[in-house]
Amino acid sequence: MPVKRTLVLVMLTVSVMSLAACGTTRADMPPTQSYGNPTATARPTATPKPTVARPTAAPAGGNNAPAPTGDNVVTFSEKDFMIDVDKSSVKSGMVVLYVKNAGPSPHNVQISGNGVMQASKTINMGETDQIMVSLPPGMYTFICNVPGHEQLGMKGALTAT
Ligand SMILES: [Cu+2]
Repeated sequence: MPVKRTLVLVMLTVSVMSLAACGTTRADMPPTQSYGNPTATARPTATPKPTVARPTAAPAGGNNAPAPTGDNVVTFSEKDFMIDVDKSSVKSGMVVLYVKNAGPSPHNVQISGNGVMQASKTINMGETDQIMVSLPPGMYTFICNVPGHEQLGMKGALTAT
């Protein structure tokens, strides 16, 4: 009996080996797969990039960022088609323009005056953005520069003292 078992094992081993041999022959393709591996290796390289991009996206998107506070923060609440601003006057210097869009259309805020011309991102309903601008003392105008929106009433004035 032990002999028969051994034979069976040998037979099995041989057939497994021949199967493996077949696999190996066909596995001339695997070099293609090993070329695929560098690609797979490149993916981890690409993965850190999104990781790097996330911190960039978080402040840029600003949706999860808490609203900035302070005397130098001017908050613009936008909707179709008007801009509410929380103050008409701000101290000159570095000023944060915080933009909220209550939509439904995409909006932004562009401030100009005294050689300053800066705009927030155009954001969709429910989104926010903020930009920092250096405002010398003087008068400024702000608009939503999405075509047609200024004409529809999305404009206002801000003074830096
Ligand atoms: Cu607009």
